[in-house]
Amino acid sequence: MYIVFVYYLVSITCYCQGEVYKDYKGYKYFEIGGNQKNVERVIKHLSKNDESLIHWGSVNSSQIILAPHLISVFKDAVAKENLQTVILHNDVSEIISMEKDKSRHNTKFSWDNYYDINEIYKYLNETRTSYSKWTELIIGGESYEGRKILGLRINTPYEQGQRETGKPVFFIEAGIHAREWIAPAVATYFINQLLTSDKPDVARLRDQFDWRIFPTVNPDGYHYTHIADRFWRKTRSKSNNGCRGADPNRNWNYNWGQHSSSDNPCDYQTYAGSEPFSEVETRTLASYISGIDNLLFYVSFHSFATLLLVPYSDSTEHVDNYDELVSIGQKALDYGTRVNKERYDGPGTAAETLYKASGGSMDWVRYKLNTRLVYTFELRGSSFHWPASRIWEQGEEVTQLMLGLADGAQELGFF
Ligand code: 0X9
Ligand code: ZN
Repeated sequence: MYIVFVYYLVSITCYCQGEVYKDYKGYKYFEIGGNQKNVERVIKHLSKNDESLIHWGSVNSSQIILAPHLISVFKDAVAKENLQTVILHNDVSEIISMEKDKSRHNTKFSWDNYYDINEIYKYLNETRTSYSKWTELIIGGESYEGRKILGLRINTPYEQGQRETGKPVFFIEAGIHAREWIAPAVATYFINQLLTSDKPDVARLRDQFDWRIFPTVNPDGYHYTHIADRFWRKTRSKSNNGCRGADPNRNWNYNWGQHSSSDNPCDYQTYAGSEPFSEVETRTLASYISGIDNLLFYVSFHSFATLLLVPYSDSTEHVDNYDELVSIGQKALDYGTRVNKERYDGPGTAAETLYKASGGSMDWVRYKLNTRLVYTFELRGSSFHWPASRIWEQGEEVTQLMLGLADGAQELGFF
């Protein structure tokens, strides 16, 4: 009887490398409607810095995941603030355990499954071996726990007669937020498309650029979402008071710490770090990016607002080539509808469509390197979840989005 009980306990909870996978049993997921100022007051009233309250929102919508013990006080607070709530999921643990059940390991890498960091890096290694004439492994930096920020460069040789001045560089950064699993998944899907697609426009896209694609620029955080906490967002560095991680998309050295940034190292979501570039991941990646000549596109993948963002994220003022960015972005979104019929929102600045946020990679690249074509895609999903069996849909959509960016830029004479 005792043995059966112990077996049962072990079978429902994954003990990986000493970590217990947090099950989020009984956590509820709500949409909150109404004035955003009132929403902020509710969040402040509950004042939680840990995973018992995970809140995010845009200028006109707000969502929250709440631990069971906070639900009655939350309900009282929203009633008092005259806010409406809709329950989107009654028990978040069901989504998480469904994802876990689906994950199969030691099988061939595919796009109907989410993989942990080692398997993604193995895929990059194997791809590099299979396409050795076109690809090379690139190291964009390193992580707190000693991992590499590994990426793949795809740079097909020029055909005879073509100019050899070097192609424009197209940089893709995915997975800066650990829990946004769809971002690394579509990054590898897109790599696979570039290398294997028999569609002439995708082959042309491959040949037009010197690609630098980094599927997981926050490898420690990403690994942690696989072994311990599905909703982890930050890096895994240790603060003086013992709390872990900083938000790597608040840690870049441009207007650091100003908006949507916390100075509390224990903040579960948006601690900006002890200083700009306190995180080894952002510091080393910034240095890698600074060394790229001919950088034309810098594109970052996040989830899950279904939105295309242009710089800056912490100001409603527009950059000098805003109109160009918007027209190229619109072409991308037009192409995206070929797959899904539905269109992303935007393009627009984060400050106007989502919320003001400082210290992000996109803003730093635009301001410090003056890279002209800089975008953030917020992919699709719900509570950072997207069914593994449907990764291919967003993979196809992203392929079209990238094609639209390239065609839009070419039409405007960027290359
Ligand atoms: O808050 C963020 O960092 C992004 N949204 S998310 O829900 N994926 O966390 C928005 C990023 C906007 N861009 C920059 N801040 N650069
Ligand atoms: Zn994100």
